[in-house]
Amino acid sequence: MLTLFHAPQSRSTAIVTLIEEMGIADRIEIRETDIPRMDGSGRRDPANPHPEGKVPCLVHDGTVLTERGAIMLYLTALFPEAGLAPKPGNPKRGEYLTWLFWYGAVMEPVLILDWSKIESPALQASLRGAAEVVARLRAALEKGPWLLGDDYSAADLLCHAPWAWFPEGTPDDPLIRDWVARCQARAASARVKARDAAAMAARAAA
Ligand SMILES: N[C@@H](CCC(=O)N[C@@H](CS)C(=O)NCC(=O)O)C(=O)O
Repeated sequence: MLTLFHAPQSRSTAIVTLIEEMGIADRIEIRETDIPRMDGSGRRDPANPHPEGKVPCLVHDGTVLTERGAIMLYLTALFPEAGLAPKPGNPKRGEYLTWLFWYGAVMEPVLILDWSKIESPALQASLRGAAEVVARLRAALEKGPWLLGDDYSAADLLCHAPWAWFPEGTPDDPLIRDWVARCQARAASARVKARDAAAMAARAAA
């Protein structure tokens, strides 16, 4: 049995969108949960098995998975016929894995440090900075229209996510902006956004 712990309008929205894109909503129970939010609302849900009470958290027959990249890799491997990832043997597979790991190890930390205005020679020497993140995405999108070329994949869903939530932080670069807009314009994204908004409105009214 597969269960996803999801808090509306949070990082787990990307996983719900993946599930929608893959057409596997009937294979996974999506359990709405609560998390502490930046505005002081919400609180940790003791029912959520994530070791830090965060989302997303996927439970598969008792095994707990965290981290969006790992969950995306897991689900796209479990349901390869859904077509959101190149299969093993496809020459694009290596690029796909690279994007998923690079996102968690480099891209998101760099963007958080950049938004927090934290700089240091050690960070530059290891993670590098926002300019390098943008350059790397740009190099792929110049070939585009998606990170892997012709086909949209979970890599696009993961890597565009920060700018789905903070559009004002999107780099002032038409290639990146158009790609974010293309990702956001997908029907699955619109459906999940509408559901998340309804869930948040129901919470506010409760
Ligand atoms: N690196 C994790 C980050 C997970 C994360 O920080 N989730 C936020 C939601 S936007 C959360 O659950 N925050 C609640 C908390 O910090 O307790 C991932 O990408 O899955």
